[in-house]
Amino acid sequence: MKRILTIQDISCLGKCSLTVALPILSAMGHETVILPTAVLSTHTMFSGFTVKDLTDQLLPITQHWKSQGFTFDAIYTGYLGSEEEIEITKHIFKEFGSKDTLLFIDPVMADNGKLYPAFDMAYARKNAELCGLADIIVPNITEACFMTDSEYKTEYDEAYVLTLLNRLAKLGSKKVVLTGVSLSEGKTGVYGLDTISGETFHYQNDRIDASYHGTGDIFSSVSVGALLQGRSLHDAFKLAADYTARTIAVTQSNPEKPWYGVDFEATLPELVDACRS
Ligand code: PXL
Repeated sequence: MKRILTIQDISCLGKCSLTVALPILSAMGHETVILPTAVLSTHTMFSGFTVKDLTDQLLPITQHWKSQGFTFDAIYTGYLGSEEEIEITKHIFKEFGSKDTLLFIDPVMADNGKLYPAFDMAYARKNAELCGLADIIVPNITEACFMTDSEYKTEYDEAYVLTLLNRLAKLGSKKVVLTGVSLSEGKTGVYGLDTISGETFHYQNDRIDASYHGTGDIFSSVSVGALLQGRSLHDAFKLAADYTARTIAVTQSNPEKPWYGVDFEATLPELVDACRS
């Protein structure tokens, strides 16, 4: 069994970050170790949410693991609360990273052209530094633009996507995968670049005209889980993209769907089946 450490917040209610990463990675057959960066009452798209910062806990917790001799097959980071937490995450990469540890970074901080409420440009620059240490990064187009000082566009062509990928490659990650890339009407998907071999891959599925919170976290969790099952980059991202799209479609058909997240609980059995095949 592979052991994955995931570092992100606990939004107690809101179906995102650790409350989706933990069930998804476990359902995919991996031991999932969590390092919560903060406890929020909800994710930050609600008004009036509470936050208990856990920065001072990160090193004591990881030092304890180190003293017990634990290692990880992957470290997967998502929403980190502050620049200081990014610095500590770099330290954790040094302590636990080896040539056999997959460092997977989802630089969660922005979408639809805007930074999330807790973040500013200094945070985006720090996140770009962290991305330089990764094996794989999976920013959306907005995050890519903030990290590479590029113009954010809602309408674009393949040349724009390749420019963003090449600018992301300069940050230093071995593989860069842009998410939410739409190159034809009614489609959305991922566009990846292996910065060492120069190979690219692209996968799209049908775009559903609705935006739900937490879908990026679902996509990343499935991607990490599938890579640790030994799937190729293309197969892992295809599984993640298909599962995310399917989950959004199932959510759409629920007349009582919550506004704040998707019904991944309804589709988890399908993910487990897909992992068996
Ligand atoms: O799903 C990304 C995410 C994770 N964690 C928190 C968030 C968000 C997106 O808004 O607010 C706390």
